Amino acid sequence: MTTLYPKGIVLLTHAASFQGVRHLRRPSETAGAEASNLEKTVSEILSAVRERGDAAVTEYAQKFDRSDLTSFEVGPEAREAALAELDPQTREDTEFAIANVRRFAEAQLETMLPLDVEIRPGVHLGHRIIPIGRVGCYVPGGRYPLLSAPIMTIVPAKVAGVDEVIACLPPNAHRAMIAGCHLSGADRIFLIGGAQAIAAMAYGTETVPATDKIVGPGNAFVNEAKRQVFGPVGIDQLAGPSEIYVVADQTGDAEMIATDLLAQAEHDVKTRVGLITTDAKLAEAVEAEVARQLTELATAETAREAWEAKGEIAICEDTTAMIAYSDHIAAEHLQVHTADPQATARELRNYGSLFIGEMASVVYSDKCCGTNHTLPTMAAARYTGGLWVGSYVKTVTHQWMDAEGVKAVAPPAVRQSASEGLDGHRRAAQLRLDRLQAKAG
Ligand code: HSO
Ligand code: ZN
Repeated sequence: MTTLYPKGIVLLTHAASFQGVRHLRRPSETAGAEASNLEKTVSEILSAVRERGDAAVTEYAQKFDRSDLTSFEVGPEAREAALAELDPQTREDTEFAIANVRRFAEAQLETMLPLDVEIRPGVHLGHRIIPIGRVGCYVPGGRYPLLSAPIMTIVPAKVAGVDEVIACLPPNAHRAMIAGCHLSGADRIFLIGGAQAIAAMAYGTETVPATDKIVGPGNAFVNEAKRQVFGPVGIDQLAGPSEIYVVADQTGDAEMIATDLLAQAEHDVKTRVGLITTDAKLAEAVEAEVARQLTELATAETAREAWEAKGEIAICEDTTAMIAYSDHIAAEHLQVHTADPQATARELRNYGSLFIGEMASVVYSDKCCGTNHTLPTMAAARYTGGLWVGSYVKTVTHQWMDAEGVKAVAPPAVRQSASEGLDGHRRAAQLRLDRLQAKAG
């Protein structure tokens, strides 16, 4: 049985009962008229940039960003100027974050190994890990300049061995963001924002080269543009508002949990935050603590709206229900505050990134500990992880065969092709057998 309490408290009495509240809390995408307007506007921007290149980009920059830039590229001097403006501590902190993200990406890349295996005599199969040629990283402007944003998309691309990494950021983005793109190793930086940036990186313009894959989060226009250009160009994922959930038992620290929930709630009124706990007392304490902290948080206006609209506290009968509900939510960030967090972690399946134990706050990954903060939202963690060095390479297969291998695979291929009516296939499969026979005879 599921009881829905006021103030968003859900009582889950057994593992399956959360099915009853599914519709309440699954994230909703933009729908109806709003969605179709967005689709239309973005499709117009994409066509204009595709057809008219830089001229269209300039017009949209004037219209949306009130920018009169006609040359978008940030050249060597402007890069140096942005760097010179960065105060020494910010530069040191940025370099600290870059070093950690790089080290982790390098270690992850080492796990991606080429493969060659003889799966039966004479049939050799394998794969190679090949970097993508050119990648476009979108760096959002946003309400707050997230200094770590360029690091998360650009650094792993460089580690992967991408030939050319392009960064696009809105013309009015904080100057420190340009320095961030530069320090992260972007080969070319362009001051182009929104859907027009995605169009430029997808189709190419006179100044922006077309890329093979576009990554990075952005606003609704950017997201919609990425969705529409997908196919001829690769995309990483469609990023929704940030999410944080905490799974906690009676050992949870209410102040710490409330602080971490509000740390993400301040991003946007659409941020989804929640506590999933086996302890009703902790649930109450966290709710009280959130209310208390909202009176002192400088960004309380946004955080309160997010908490009131999307905040959730789920009280579960037992650990099994807690884990099942957490897997159902599939949160972007999931913190584990239980007596044995490593054991709880082993039980969990769906999350973008897992923060095991109360010392590992989401905010460390947001900024600088080295894991990537570009993560799946809107329950996409059911089927994917976040951006990582593997997002910038392709695992592509190859094969070779000797006579013994051909003698094994050709006859079934001939028969299959014949029964499908694919005579060309049949002939190609048969030809190698004929040649081998001719050689032998
Ligand atoms: N939580 C955001 C990333 C971020 N927050 C960076 C602050 N700085 C998305 O995962
Ligand atoms: Zn954050």
